[in-house]
Amino acid sequence: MGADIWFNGKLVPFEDAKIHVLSHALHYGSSVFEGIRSYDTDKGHAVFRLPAHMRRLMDSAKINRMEPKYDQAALEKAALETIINSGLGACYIRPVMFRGVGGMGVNPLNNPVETFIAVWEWGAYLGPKALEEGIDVQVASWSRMAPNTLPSMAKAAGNYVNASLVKMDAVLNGYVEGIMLSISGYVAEGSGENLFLVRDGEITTAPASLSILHGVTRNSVMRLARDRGYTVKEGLIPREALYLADELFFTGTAAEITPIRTVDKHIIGTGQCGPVTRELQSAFFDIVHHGNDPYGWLTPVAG
Ligand code: PPE
Repeated sequence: MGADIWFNGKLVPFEDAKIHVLSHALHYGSSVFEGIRSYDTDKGHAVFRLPAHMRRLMDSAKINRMEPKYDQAALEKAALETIINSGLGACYIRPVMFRGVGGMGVNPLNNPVETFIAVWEWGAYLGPKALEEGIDVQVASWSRMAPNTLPSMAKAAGNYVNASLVKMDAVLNGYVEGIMLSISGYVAEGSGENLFLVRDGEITTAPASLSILHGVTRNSVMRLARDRGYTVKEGLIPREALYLADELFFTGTAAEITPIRTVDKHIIGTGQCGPVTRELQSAFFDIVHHGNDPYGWLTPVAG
C-alpha cells in the first residue's frame, strides 16, 4: 500500500483516504490540484519550488471560488509533514482541493471544500530513456481550450478532460505525447508540459496569454536560460516552426526537461538531445540532484 495521506488536517492510512460517490468533484470536475517534486539531493531531501506551487494552488482555488480551509503556509507545512511521514526519498506530491458532498446539481457553492495531500514515488514521466534520447510526439487534433471557456491559469481537474483526450490519442497513435495548438492555431503546450523551441540559439515559448498553464518549471527554465545569456521570447509559434526547430523540449514537474526528437515524424534538428537542451538540463539537475541552489528554489525536508 501507499504512504499515509494528509486528509483534512491529519494523516490517515492510505486505504482509509476515501471519498463519497456523490462528491461534487466526481460529477462536475470541481477540484484543483498541484504536482510538486521532492528530490533526494546531494545536500539532503528538498522540495523544488514548494511556495510557487502552493501559491498556484491558492490561485486555482480563487479562480474557482473555492474557499481554502488551510492557507498557503499551512499547506506547505502539511506537504513537508506528509513527505517526512512517508519515509520516501525522492517523491511526487499531489495536493488537491475538491468539492465534496453537499447538494447535487451544478452549483457547487454548498459543497464543502475538502483537502488532501498524497505522495508517491514517480520516476521518469515520459519513459525511462526520455530525458536522454528524447521522445516522439504528434500535434494533437484537439485544440487547447479557448480563452474564456475553461480558465487555463487554474490547474483544475476539469481542464484535464482536454489533456486526457490529447494524451490518449497520442498513445494510441504510437506517440509519447501530443502538442496542443491554441484555438487560433498557434503552439500552446503538451497535455502535461509546457514547450520550448530553439532556433539559431534563440529560445521561444508560448506566451502566458495563450491559454497555457503557467508552469513553474517553465518559469524556472526561462530564468536559467536568461542567466546563461540566452534570449528567451514569449511568442506565437506557428505549427510548422516546430518542424524547423533546431531543438524542442518539454518542461514540467513530472517531465522535468524532456527533449523532443520528432514531431509528426519530422526529425527535429539532429534527432538527438541538442546542446541548449542539454545545458539547461544540467543547470536544472545541478539544483535538484546536486542541491546547488543559487535561486533559493529548494525547501529542505527536515526530519
Ligand atoms: N502544462 C500542463 C497542462 C500541465 O499539466 C503541466 C504540469 C505543465 C504545463 C507544467 O507545469 P509545472 O509542473 O508547473 O512546470 N503537469 C503536471 C501533471 C502531470 C500529470 O500527469 O498529472 C506535472 O507535471 O506535475
